[in-house]
Amino acid sequence: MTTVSLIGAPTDVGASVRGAGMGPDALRVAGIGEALRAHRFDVIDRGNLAGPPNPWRAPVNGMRHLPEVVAWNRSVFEAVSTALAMEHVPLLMGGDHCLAIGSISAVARHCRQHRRNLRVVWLDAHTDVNTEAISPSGNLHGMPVACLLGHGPPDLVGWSGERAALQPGEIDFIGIRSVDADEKQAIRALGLQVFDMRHIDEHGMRNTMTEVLQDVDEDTHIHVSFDLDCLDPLDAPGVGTGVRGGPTYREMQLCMEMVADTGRLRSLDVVEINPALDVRNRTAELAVDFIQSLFGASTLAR
Ligand code: 4U7
Ligand code: MN
Ligand code: MN
Ligand code: MN
Repeated sequence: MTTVSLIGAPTDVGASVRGAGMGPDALRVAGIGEALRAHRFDVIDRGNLAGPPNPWRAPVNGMRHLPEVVAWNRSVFEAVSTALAMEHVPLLMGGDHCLAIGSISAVARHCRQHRRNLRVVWLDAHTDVNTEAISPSGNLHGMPVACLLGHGPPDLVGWSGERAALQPGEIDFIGIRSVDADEKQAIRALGLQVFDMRHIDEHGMRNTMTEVLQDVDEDTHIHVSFDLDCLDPLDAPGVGTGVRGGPTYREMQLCMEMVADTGRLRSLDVVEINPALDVRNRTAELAVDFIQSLFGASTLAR
């Protein structure tokens, strides 16, 4: 039986809207553990990691709260590494999206050690590929992908053992509809594969996911990094940086189901839920819905 390790990282140090630190408990209250157990997974809730409080300071050298972001990501890196070493599926409950630096660095190191091919599926309204030199905000939750590709402050780069935890061809973005001006150039320079909302409008979610998953084989480790602002804010109001025009509920379900069908999901981030902005925990409940599908719940054959 597969064991899922729930890891809570209650912080919003990477964001400039407060509240994402309450995400882990919102997911627990929405029944994340029970939902996975109902689908025959062993679930171990590791509780919440500890880390520094949000100092609420202005950016320094283009980055807000760098020492605190480093500290939180170190804890995440250790916890995710421990879960992977036990052959568990780590499910990181954020917290803001800066935590993907620690999480995906641990996953990348694990994949290299075990000679698995890594595919990261980045579900987000944003590409999060800013660097401290081009970020309009200085918020590190807008920079994790750049750091993972080897572009960022030395303190947040190289944790996987290589300068770049990820190669551009190992990550696909889905649901994108907000990219900053200089970020667009970075995407082009890096040659990243971005399936933006225009692409989903024109080709549909089915063709999009077929393309994303085409080269997945039995040695592939799929990591999903699920930023809840990928969804339309009308469905998921509890996010700090919502952008209208996201995929529909059914489109997102299909995305999750097609990942589930590969049978290769091995790790997951669920980030950016902001209970302070939510309506009766709707966004956390929606996240639990989608996570169930991602783990294969809506496939009749199982
Ligand atoms: B999230 C932004 F300027 N691009 O860098 C930035 F629009 O993890 C938003 O995807 C980043 O929610 C959003 O601050 C980060 C902004
Ligand atoms: Mn994000
Ligand atoms: Mn986002
Ligand atoms: Mn956000």
